[in-house]
Amino acid sequence: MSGNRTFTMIKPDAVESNNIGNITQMISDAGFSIKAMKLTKLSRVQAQKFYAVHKERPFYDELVEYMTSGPIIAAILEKDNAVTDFRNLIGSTDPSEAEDGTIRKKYAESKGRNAIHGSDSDENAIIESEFHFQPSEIV
Ligand code: DAT
Ligand code: MG
Repeated sequence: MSGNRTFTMIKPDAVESNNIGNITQMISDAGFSIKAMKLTKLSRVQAQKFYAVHKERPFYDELVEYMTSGPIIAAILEKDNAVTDFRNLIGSTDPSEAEDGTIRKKYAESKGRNAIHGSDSDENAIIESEFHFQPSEIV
């Protein structure tokens, strides 16, 4: 059975371009409710750990650099079928391939600077949520 929570980050490019409100509105309009949310800044060690699965990839250093370049919004979202529905809402990793009406199509600058993160499985949604939030921070 699919879970009902996912984890997201509004990434530094989208915070920098003043799109926190627009993106949060799209998330709400798509039927997600917010269970936790904060403005924060990732340390280098946090970003390296969060993206450790990509550490052998050529873009890893650039990714860590970018994710630590400015503040982000971290959030836990709830909806039936949350992981899959949220991946559909954010669109393809590369905004030039993202479908119309998706968050990345509207707000992402490039494949590297792509506005938003969404967990790719129920298991990772839990791991990523626990990475960023204490149980007492979740409503
Ligand atoms: P997604 O964020 O869609 O789950 P991913 O897990 O494959 O994509 O990669 C994580 C992030 O790494 C992605 O959001 C942006 C960056 N990235 C991925 N592939 C890249 C590439 N070919 N060049 C530059 N950055 C890339
Ligand atoms: Mg991913």
